[in-house]
Amino acid sequence: MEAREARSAVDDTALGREAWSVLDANRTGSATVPAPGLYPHQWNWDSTFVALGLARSNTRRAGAEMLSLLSGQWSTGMVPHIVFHPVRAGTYFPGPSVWGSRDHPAAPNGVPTSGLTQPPLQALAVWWTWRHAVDRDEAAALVRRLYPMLVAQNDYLAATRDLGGGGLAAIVHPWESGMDDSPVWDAPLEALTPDDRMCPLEARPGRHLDGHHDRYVWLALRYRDSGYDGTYLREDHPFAVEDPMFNGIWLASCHALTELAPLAGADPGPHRERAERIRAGLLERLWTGDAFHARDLRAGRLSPVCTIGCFGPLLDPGLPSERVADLVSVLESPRFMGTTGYPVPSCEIRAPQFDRSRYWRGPSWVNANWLLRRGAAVHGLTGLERLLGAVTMRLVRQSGFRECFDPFDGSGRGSRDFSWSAALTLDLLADTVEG
Ligand code: 9WN
Repeated sequence: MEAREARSAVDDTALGREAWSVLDANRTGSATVPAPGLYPHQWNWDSTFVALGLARSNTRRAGAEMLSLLSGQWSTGMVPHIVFHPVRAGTYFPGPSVWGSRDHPAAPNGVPTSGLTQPPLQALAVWWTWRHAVDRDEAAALVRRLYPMLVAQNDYLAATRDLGGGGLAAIVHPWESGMDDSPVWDAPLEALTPDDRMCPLEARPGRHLDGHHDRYVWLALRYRDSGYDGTYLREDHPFAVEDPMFNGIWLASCHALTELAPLAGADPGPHRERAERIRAGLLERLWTGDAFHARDLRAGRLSPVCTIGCFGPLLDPGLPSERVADLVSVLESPRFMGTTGYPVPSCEIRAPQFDRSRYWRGPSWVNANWLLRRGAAVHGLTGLERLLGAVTMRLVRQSGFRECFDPFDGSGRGSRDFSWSAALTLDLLADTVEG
């Protein structure tokens, strides 16, 4: 363990080998768990980042990762944020008995899942797998198999989650953002008035603000008790936020679907139209003048805090060039990349809520850096793309495949041997090789 922490300069081949050994160790059957100790089940966006990282070297395994995740898809089209590993069911709270998916008619038979979702990154990962596949026939077969599930997921978001009516999908729980402890959720969480059904989570050092543990669980239970009902979400659920990262990822997946549709013999038109609607929603509803800020639908307010989530719409190749320039200038400024030696901090460092060691409130993350780098790439910002790749490689070379990193000194935080950090390193290494 200490050797991993003290690593200074590992050559690319050794680093790649280490990444593979982490992914092999974290694999259970056809799915890769984020970190067996802390997160012993299949998580939605973690698994999808693993597929993205494996895409260039192992089409079959990337596909198996997605198939395993989508085995948990509900008949509503919702792709759950956790697909539980049956043997380890008792080791994570809230587990299957709390979510109660077994008793829900829309949940898959025999595959216990949570009742929430996470950022809809899957179509992007499937497209990435197809684009980089060595065996195109195998990848095309995978696309044909997965395409209807991806369409169902997108239709679910459009039909059930457009709670604001402006073309964006709302998240109904901080866990759905993947950036659970982001300060963006502080105000909507503090506005809740939980009743006596509050259910405290076991405290984990460096994790959530204490008061919010209870609220996370309480919110999940309220939604469960509604029967995971769409009308309840629209009319009663007290947490509903339009998050620019969630929607930026959704938009990127809609673009991916326009590319995948012809391979599945389908019309790309509806995906193009949906992408345009999401872009219009982002520009009309979340743009503040320098970045995209989350909209709290219950309070009718934009969040004042600027976090890495604010840059999610960079993933849209159709984002107007002035908005791209505005975003890049904030990203490169002292508020984010300009003053931290190990960017990108997950919250702007001048914000009172910034905390260099609390999850999603300051630390740098490999997955967020990868998304921003992808955003730079789709806009042809080669310098920024290279820089984001280099700073991310420096983090893992120095501190190993940690869950996240201190943005000032690069030291590791959270779990060791974390799957998405290892998998996305493989993707970055492949770019180094390809030049
Ligand atoms: C709740 C698994 C997940 C990640 C999230 C991260 C954390 C879970 C938790 O771990 O969330 O989903 O227990 O806090 O914030 O991004 O998907 O790695």
